[in-house]
Amino acid sequence: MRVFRRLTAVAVTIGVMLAGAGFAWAGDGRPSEWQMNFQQSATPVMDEIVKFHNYLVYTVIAIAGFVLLLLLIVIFRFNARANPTPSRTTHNTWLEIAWTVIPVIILVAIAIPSFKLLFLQLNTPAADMTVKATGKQWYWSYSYPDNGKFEFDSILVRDTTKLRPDQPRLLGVDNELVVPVNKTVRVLTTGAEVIHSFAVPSFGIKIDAIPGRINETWFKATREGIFYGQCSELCGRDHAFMPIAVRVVSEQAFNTWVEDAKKKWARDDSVPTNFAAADKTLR
Ligand SMILES: [Cu+2]
Repeated sequence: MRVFRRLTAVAVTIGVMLAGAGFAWAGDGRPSEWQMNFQQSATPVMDEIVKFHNYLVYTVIAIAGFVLLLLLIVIFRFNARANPTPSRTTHNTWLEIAWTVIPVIILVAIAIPSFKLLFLQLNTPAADMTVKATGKQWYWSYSYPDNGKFEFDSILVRDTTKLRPDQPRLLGVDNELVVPVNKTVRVLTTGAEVIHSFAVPSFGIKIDAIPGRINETWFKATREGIFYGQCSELCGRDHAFMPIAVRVVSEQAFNTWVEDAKKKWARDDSVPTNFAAADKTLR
C-alpha cells in the first residue's frame, strides 16, 4: 500500500509540474510547451488522422491490457507454489483457431479505415485554387498560378528582435503563404536543388518537394489563423531554418492580398523561358 501511496504522490507532483509549466494538450497551429498530443486540426484530413490515431490508441491499449491480464494470470495462478503439478496439455484446436483468426480480424479492422484515410489524402478533390511551393536551400518560394504572375520568397526571421509578437521563434517568416478559408487548395511542390518536404501538422499534410518533379497534395483550412510547419526532409545545413507559415484569411482579405502581391512581386513572364533557344544563342 505504501508503494501505491508513493506512486500517487509522484503522479500528482508530475501533474502539478506540468500544469505550472504551461502544460498544453495540443498547440493551435504551432507547437506548444509540454505538448502531449497533435497540434489542433484545421482541415477535414487532419480531423480524420486524429480520429484514426485515437482509434489505434484504443486498439493498442485493449491488446496490451489483454496481454497484461494473461501475464498476471500466469504469474499468480500458475506459479510453482500455487500450481505444483502442471497440466501436460499441449494442443487445443479451438484456441489455436481463435488466436489466428482474432488477430486477422483486428488487422482488417485497422486496414479498412487506414485505406479510407489514404484515399482521402491522395485523391485531390476539385480545387478552388493552386499554390506552388518550391523548396530551396534554405527557404520556400511560393507562386499562385491561378491568381497572377507573381512569386515570392518566404524566409525565416532570424533576428528575434524583429519577430511580430504573434510569431514564434524559428517559425516566423517574412512573407507567409496566404490562402482563403474554406477553399480547397491544391499544393504543388518541387525542389530547386535537393529534396525538401512540405509539411504542415495542423493540415495533416507532408509531401516531398523533389527537383525535376511536381508532387501534389491538398488541404481545406476550415478556420482562419496562422499555421506553422517545417521542412521535413534533411536537406542540408539550414534544414531546420526553413519553416512554412500559412496564413488562412477570409476570401475578401485574400483577394485584397492578391492585388497587393501582384504589384509587389510582379514577374515579367512576357518572354517565355526558352532554355533551348537561350542555349543556342550562347553557343
Ligand atoms: Cu528543406
